[in-house]
Amino acid sequence: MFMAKPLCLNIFALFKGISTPNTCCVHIKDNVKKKGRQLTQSQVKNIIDELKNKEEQVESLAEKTRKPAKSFSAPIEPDDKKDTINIIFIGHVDAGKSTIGGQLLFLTGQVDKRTLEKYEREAKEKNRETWYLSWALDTNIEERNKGKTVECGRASFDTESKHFVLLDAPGHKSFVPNMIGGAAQADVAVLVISARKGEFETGFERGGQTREHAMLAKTCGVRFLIVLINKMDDLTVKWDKERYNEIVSKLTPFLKKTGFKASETIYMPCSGFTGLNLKDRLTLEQCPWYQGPSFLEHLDQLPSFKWPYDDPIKVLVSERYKDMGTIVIGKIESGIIRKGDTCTLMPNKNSVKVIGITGADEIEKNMCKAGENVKLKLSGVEEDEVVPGFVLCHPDHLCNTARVFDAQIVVLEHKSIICAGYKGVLHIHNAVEEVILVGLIHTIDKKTGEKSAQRPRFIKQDTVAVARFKTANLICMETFANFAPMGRFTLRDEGRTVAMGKVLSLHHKKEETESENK
Ligand SMILES: Nc1nc2c(ncn2[C@@H]2O[C@H](COP(=O)(O)OP(=O)(O)OP(=O)(O)O)[C@@H](O)[C@H]2O)c(=O)[nH]1
Ligand SMILES: [Mg+2]
Repeated sequence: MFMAKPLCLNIFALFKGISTPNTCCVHIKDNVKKKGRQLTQSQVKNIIDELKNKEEQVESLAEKTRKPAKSFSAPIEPDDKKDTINIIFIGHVDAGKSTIGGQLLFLTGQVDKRTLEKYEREAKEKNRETWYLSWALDTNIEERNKGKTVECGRASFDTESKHFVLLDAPGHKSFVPNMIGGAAQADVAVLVISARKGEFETGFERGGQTREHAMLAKTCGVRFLIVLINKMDDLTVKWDKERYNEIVSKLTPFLKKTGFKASETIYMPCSGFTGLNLKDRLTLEQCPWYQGPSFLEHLDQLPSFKWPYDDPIKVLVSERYKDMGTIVIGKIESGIIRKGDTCTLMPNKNSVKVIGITGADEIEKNMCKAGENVKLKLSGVEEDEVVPGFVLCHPDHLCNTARVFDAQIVVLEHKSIICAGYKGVLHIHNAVEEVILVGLIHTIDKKTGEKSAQRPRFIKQDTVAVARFKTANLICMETFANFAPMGRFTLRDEGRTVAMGKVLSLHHKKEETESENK
């Protein structure tokens, strides 16, 4: 009997594809148990030896047939029952993103009452008592002292049928690049709006970050948008239906224009501070005019995302550091990664081995699949040889790289004209690079979709155009049509988002030289 556990752990390889590891363990355990009642101890030992022998044969066969990296059509192991969805909280500074995040962690049992009470006491000592809920996500001293998120906070929680990785973006305009980094990893965005008198207006109408965050989230590939009209408990709001409707009616045309479909956008009122409408539905006494689902209820009902599990592995690297080896953090955009896989780190083509995998829940895993944010320990590369924006690929299916590319862009807020020679900062998945607009190719009429017959000399706000760009360094990118996560970008200049774009074609070395000579 004492042998049953170690045997179970390895022997299920024998039954792969026939039964799950668990049912297999039960099967072997029962077999040994049943037979053990009728057989002598030495016969039991023989059965165990026989099984061990088979196990060794399987191991040696596995070793012989081991490929440099997993076959990308490998079946998913059944250790992952729930869909993982990455959700980012965005919106103007002080809208209540971290407070809602902290409240959600409490309501879903990730943070206990005692910890919150401790935060409340400590926040009070710093004269920041209303900020205590945000401390679950604002974990560094600077963030707590100033009451402002700086780095994207990360946590996870579960609803009945889904696993959520929560990314809490900073709202302050100085930290927009950090927000973009977070949005590149997200599937769903929660746009938090403060309903407090004056705060909605500052965030939306007077150049606040509400618009910029929504546009960036869309460019980063976020599909579903949930607009949480927060601070409904505030004394200037008191769950007033008129105020809620006023905000919804002002946001709706803008969000539609940004590209969020009405069917994939939902508005709901809430109070992060009191927790109302986050977990339980509002009662008639609390709010007689909103009868819709609560926030968590809605999250649980989101459709499942179809991730390309069967495609070759692609992990978009967002961070790297050293911790007894090279650690990279990134999102798996396609395929499945397993411990022991050999991959190629692009664009430098380093051959690396995955020697450890940690999921977003900080639990070590043997494999993780598309849609998940992971921490990978790599051998074969030094930490300072990796840069955010690198992509971990299957050795036989490397991603594309380019310095010169054509893209369709739409110019957002920009006071002056843009023409050839314009320099900006390109944010494409996790890569941040200086870019120069080499030439304008044509403009596109927004209504008819028609191309201009002549090359424009300049473009300005609201123009849609196709242009050629060139970066100083080689970057990993794909056309938007081929692989959208690596083919959409934003162009920023002096701390403002100037344009959003999608890559139409990549120019490889030969053409690159030609276009440079033009
Ligand atoms: N009355 C009321 N106040 C709230 C609510 N949610 C947040 N606040 C307050 O708003 C302030 C800002 O909250 P945070 O959660 O730090 O806001 P944030 O959006 O994360 O801010 P940044 O990280 O700086 O962008 C704090 O004083 C909160 O107590 C709410 O539902 N009702
Ligand atoms: Mg915050």
